[in-house]
Amino acid sequence: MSPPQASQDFMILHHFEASPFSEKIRLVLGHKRATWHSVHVPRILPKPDLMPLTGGYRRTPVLQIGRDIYADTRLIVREIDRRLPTPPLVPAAQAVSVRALESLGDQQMFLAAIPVLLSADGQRALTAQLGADGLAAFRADRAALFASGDAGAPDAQFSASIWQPSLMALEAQLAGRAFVLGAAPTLADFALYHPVWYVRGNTGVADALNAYPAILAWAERMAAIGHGNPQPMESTDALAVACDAPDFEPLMSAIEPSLAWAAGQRVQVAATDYGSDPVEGQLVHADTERVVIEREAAGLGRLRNHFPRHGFHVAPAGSVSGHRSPSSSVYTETAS
Ligand SMILES: N[C@@H](CCC(=O)N[C@@H](CS)C(=O)NCC(=O)O)C(=O)O
Repeated sequence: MSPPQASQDFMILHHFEASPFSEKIRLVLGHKRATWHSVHVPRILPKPDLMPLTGGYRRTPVLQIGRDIYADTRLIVREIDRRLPTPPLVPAAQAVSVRALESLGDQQMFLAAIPVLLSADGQRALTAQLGADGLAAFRADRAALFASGDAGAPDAQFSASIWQPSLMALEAQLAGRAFVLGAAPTLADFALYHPVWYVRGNTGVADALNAYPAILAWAERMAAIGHGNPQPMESTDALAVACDAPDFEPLMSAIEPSLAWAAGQRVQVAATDYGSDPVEGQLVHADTERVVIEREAAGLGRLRNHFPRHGFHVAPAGSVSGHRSPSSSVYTETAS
């Protein structure tokens, strides 16, 4: 094992242990042999020490570097890759495959895994882990999460249409390959692995993966990558880091001229799929991959919030509430 890669950057990951998207990032940090700071956030709302940083964005994980806050693993991964380019996560010759497989893992397999976890067998294991009240609180929280945005909570039919066919395809893809696109892991591996990790971590449903020996062997290789060098940090210390940071991180460029917005415009940015609470601020940067807003955070001064363009909607401030009425969902129905 070589020593941790030196980094000038003070990366703080706000995450919780059982979060699949956090596991995606923890492993990317491990792959980069990064030293990073680890702040545990609550699994369900409220998140009183996170919200001042994110301006209302509630999803997990979040990356913080000083007074710059990065939402969504699609952007977090690219930010880590930009700062720690070796080994590369998106080899140029595989860029299209990586991008497509990232969406399969993050947008389809993750959502398809949820009804698997909430099946009768999965719920038994979750009850043993969280207690009946803990599970009820978790389900109510996630029902509210999926009440905004256009994805809706995934149901058993959606899950059946995605989960097994994707596992079968992944099993075939891994035949004779150590990783999804060849001998070395790429972002495709991290994005496809975290939903598998989620299901594998639930003793009620993990056995169903025994039908996929190549996936299990790959999962062992993925787990062996590890999490790099995490340094535990208190959430209040992360707030102090934001407050004390002398300046923002340098922006890569000005607003890309073909886009519809102007620097200084007040906008709100919200996820389109779920957890669509809008974050409001002044636009300071936008390009084809990311949008950055600046806002005043009570007690912390001015912060910058970075979002990926993919999966987020930018609109003039005050125009979108982000919410729709909760409806019946996999979180509110009884497992059969
Ligand atoms: N597209 C987001 C999805 C993140 C996501 O769905 N995370 C889950 C946890 S794994 C979440 O936010 N759950 C609600 C919460 O943590 O408040 C990303 O890539 O970061």
